[in-house]
Amino acid sequence: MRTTVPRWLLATTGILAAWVLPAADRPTAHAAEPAAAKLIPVTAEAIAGREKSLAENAPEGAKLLAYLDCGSQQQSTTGKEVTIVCLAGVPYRFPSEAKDVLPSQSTVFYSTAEVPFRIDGLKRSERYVVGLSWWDYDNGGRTQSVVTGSPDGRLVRLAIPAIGLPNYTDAGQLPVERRFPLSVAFVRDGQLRLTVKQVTGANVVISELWIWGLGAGE
Ligand SMILES: [Ca+2]
Repeated sequence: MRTTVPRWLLATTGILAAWVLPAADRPTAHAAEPAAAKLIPVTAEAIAGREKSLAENAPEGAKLLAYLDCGSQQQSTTGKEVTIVCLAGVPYRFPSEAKDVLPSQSTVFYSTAEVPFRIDGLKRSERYVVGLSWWDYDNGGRTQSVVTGSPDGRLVRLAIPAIGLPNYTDAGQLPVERRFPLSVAFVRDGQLRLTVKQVTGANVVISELWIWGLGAGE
């Protein structure tokens, strides 16, 4: 006899396992580590290739400072000046057979309400542009927003207003990139919080996150 487990139950179990199990044995000093144990493998060559592409497609005069392949990297390895760390999120790979989709866009961090990141090494005298990619592969009705703010999360600014993600399953849409100027007003000790937030849909997902530096501000 074959037993079929409902899809919603699988999803629920996955979320519980990701949030409950690692918490039992994780060192309190390393709150970001639970997801690290489940990261989807990626090669250094693949990361370097994507970084090269983003560097070549940067806004005029901009330099790629940090790139994070969500789902496969907990912390960026691009350079030491600016770094991105995912603070909480469950790695997952959409089973994509779609053409023209980068492997880094099929892998995501997801969560039930938000996926927060910490950015380190920012200077209030510099200008930056944030880029990200995301995809509602299985048409989970995902609408998301992005806020940036102080490391303690008390001061926030809306960076990307609520917007529906492209869905592949029913509309054949591919992942999209978004970019926006990063406000440094709430940077404290070089740190800023960036959070992808769920507005509607199954959960919140993000495929990639990166930062270009534009040099000194006005
Ligand atoms: Ca990814």
